Amino acid sequence: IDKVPASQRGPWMTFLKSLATSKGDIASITAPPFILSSTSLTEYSKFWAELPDLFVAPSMVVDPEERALAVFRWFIATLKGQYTSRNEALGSEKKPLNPFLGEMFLGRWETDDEGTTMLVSEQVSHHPPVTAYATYNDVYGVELTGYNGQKASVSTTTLNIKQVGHAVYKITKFDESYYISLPSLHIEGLFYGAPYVELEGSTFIQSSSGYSFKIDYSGKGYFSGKKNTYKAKMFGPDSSSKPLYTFSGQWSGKSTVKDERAKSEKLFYDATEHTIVPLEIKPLEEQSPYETRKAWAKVAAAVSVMDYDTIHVEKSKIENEQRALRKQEKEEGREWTRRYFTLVDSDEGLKKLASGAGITADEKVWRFNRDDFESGPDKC
Ligand code: 0T9
Repeated sequence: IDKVPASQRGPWMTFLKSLATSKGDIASITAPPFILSSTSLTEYSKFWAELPDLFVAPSMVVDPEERALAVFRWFIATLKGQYTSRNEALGSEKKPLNPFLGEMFLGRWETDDEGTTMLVSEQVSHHPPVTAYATYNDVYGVELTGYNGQKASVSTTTLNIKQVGHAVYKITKFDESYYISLPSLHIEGLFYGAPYVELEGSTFIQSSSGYSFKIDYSGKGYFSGKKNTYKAKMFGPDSSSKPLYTFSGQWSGKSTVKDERAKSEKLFYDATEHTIVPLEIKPLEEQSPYETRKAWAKVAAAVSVMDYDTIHVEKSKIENEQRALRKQEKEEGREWTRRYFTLVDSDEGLKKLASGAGITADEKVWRFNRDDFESGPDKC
């Protein structure tokens, strides 16, 4: 427990004990202040497009095989932000704020070469937590929509997380879609008070063009002595079991691609050569009360000075308000109306893509209502 501030060692041990008996309901356990983050989970949707150049790049590639490679490069590039950015910025993984139903995180990236890339993220379920998101760039005609939730379980000192949901990346010009599944992960280092994420298992990317990827993840010591490693295979539309390309290396560092036909190997992606573009967010005064930063401002301020009492008081205010809303909805026999996403049946196209990747698509998926957002009051 060397990374735990001396004054919080007792509370940390209590936290670990509650975790062990929690059956994975992490949100309901109070954690000591040093491990709390002032960032809500609705913000995590931004990790998909913090490298706008790689996000739009596939739309400029005419050859379908090269295009699929560009999509895969962007995907690999997103992992560093998604899974290591808290560690890099804050020294360890932190417990995110648990979003309330209807919470939104909205922003845009403005870059010289790509123009505007929009982000709309909305908490569409509180218990279990589910975040839906859309991120799109009209200059290049690319769009990513998806949703995700987590199922947690505990085994002795590790926390295991299975992600529920998927993402779909679309390129308008080529009328092409990519179904992307999400990796399972576990939290290491909990005992020492220095938690970090390790990805595990496999994920899949299936393109409507027929190309597909299988990605295997591992932590330190399994494939190599290095952390954040992956191995992947790209298959052609003929669905032969022989891969066209194989990839290996670190997603947070360098990885290489081997052309299995030409037997040549070269650098595929080097995460250290790319810097993220920060998302632009409206100033607090202009945000709606449902926007993440506005709604959590007082809690976030208290977290940054580790003022536990204020954290507790301000969190309770939000929770009580939410309880009152749910009670009222129940009495009036209605449900909270999600703003920009609707739960719909999976369509045949999606089911086909998922099954191509060897996955059964969820019966219901969250669909982005782009027109409502574009014409609504929250457009930023
Ligand atoms: C979607 C991502 C997800 C969210 C986070 C498991 C986790 C909440 C979900 C899966 C993003 O696209 C990618 C990255 C990190 C994931 C988080 C890591 C984490 O620790 C939390 C959980 C809920 C905890 O906060 C565990 C308790 C804490 C003491 C450990 C720091």
